[in-house]
Amino acid sequence: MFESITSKLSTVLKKIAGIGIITEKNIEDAIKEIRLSLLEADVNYKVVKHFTEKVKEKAIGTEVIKSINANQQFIKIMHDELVNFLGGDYSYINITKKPVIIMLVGLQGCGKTTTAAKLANYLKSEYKFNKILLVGADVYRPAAREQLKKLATHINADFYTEQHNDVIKIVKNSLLKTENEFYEAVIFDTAGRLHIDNEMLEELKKIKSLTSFSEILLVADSMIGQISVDVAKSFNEALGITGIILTKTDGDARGGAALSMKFITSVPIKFIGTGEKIEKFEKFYPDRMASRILGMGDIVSLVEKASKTISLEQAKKTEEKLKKASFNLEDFLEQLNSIKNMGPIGELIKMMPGASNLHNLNFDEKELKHIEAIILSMTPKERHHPEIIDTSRRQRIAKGSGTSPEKVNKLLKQFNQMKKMMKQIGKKKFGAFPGFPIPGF
Ligand SMILES: Nc1nc2c(ncn2[C@@H]2O[C@H](COP(=O)(O)OP(=O)(O)OP(=O)(O)O)[C@@H](O)[C@H]2O)c(=O)[nH]1
Ligand SMILES: [Mg+2]
Repeated sequence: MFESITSKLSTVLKKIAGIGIITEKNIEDAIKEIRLSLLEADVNYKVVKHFTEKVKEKAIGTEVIKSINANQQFIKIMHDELVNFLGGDYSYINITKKPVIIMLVGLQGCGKTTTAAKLANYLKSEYKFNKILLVGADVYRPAAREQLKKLATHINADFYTEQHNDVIKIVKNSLLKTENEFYEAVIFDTAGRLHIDNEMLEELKKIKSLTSFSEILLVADSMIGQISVDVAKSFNEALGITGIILTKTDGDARGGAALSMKFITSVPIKFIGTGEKIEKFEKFYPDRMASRILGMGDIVSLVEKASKTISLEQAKKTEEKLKKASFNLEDFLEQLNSIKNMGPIGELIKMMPGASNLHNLNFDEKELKHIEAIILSMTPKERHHPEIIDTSRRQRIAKGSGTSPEKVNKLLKQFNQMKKMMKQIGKKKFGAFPGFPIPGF
C-alpha cells in the first residue's frame, strides 16, 4: 500500500542523488517536492510540516552542503527523520507480568477479531506460549462470538464467552478463568462502532478499570485515510492505548495517514496486518519501513560504511588531485584499499538501490588483487610517473606481481583512460560517488 508514497519520494531522492554539487537552493527545492509528495500520500499536514522543517534544519543548518558527499548525507537525514517519525525502538508486547492481559479496541470492521487470532498465534510462535485464552467480548454484532470461536479452534487456542449481553460480567468471569486455570495470556476482542462514540468509549473504560492490562491495542484499518489520526487520538485520550496495529496494509490506499498516527499520538505502531490469513501479521520496524518508503534498498548502510571508511579529508584530497590531474597510481591503490575495507565488493553492490536489476553482475574480486599486486610491484617513481614504464619494466612488474605483461598493460591503459575521464569531470562537476574514481563505480 505504500507504493505511491514510495514512488514519489524515491523520485525526489533519485534527483538529489544525481546532482553533483548540492546548494541550499537544491535542498529547498527537494524539500518542497518532498512536502508535496507526503501531502499527496495522505500524510497528516502537521506531520508533513514538522518533518520537512526538521529535514531542512538538519540539511541546511549543518555542514551537509559543504561536504563532498552532500547528496548521500541528505538522503541519510531524510531516512533518519522518517525513522523518527515512524517511531524509534520499542518493545512489542509487554510480557513481564503473567498472565499477559490484552484488549483490542477499534472501529467496526477494522480487523479486531482477525487480529485477536493473529496476535494469539504470534504469542505462540514468538514466546512459545501454550495456554492462551481468546475472549469474545463483542456482544453487539450477532455472529461476532462465533467468528472468534472458529478462529480460536483454527489456531489451537481456547475460547471463552457467555451468551448474554453483559460485557462486564463476561470480562470479569474470563479474568477469573484466566487466573484459575493458569493461562499465560488472555486476549479480549471487543465490539466496534461505525464512529467513535462516547457510549462505546465508556464501556471500554469500564472494562479497563476491571484489571491491570498489559496492553490496550488500537486496531486501525490503514485504508480509512485522514480520520485515522482522529480515531487514534480519541481512543488514546479515553483509554491510554499502548500500541497500534495497522491492518490491511496489503490494500492499495495511500498509507500516509496511517503512518501519521504514531507522530500525532506518540503511541507506537507495533504490528501490521498484511492479509486476511492468520500468518499475515508482522512486527512493524520503523527503520525498514523508512527504507521501503524511500525506495532505497539499503543505501543508508552503504553511505554509513562509505563515510566510515573514506574520510572526508581523504575524499577531498582525491578530488583536488583529480582536478589537477596529479592523481597517480599510489592514490589509486589507496582508493582500492578503501573500497576493499568496506567489505566484499559483491555485497556492497547488492546494497546499492536498483542493484536487484543487475542480474549478470559479476565483479571479479581476483581482478582487484591483481591490480593491487601490480601496483605494489612498481617503484614509487613508477607509481607517480607511469609513463616511464617501458617494455622491460613492464616485464619486471609482471614477474614481481605474478601476473603477465598484458595485465600490466591493461591496467596502465585503464588508468590513463580513467585519468582523462576524471580530468574532464573534475573540470565540470563531481558525480554521485566522488570517492570512487574507478570506472563503473
Ligand atoms: N486484506 C486484509 N484483510 C483483513 C486484514 N485484517 C482483517 N481483514 C479483513 O477485514 C474484515 C473485517 O475483519 P474483522 O476481524 O471481522 O474486523 P472487526 O474489527 O472484528 O469487525 P467488527 O467486529 O465488525 O467490528 C474481514 O474480512 C477480515 O478478513 C488485513 O490485514 N488484510
Ligand atoms: Mg469483530
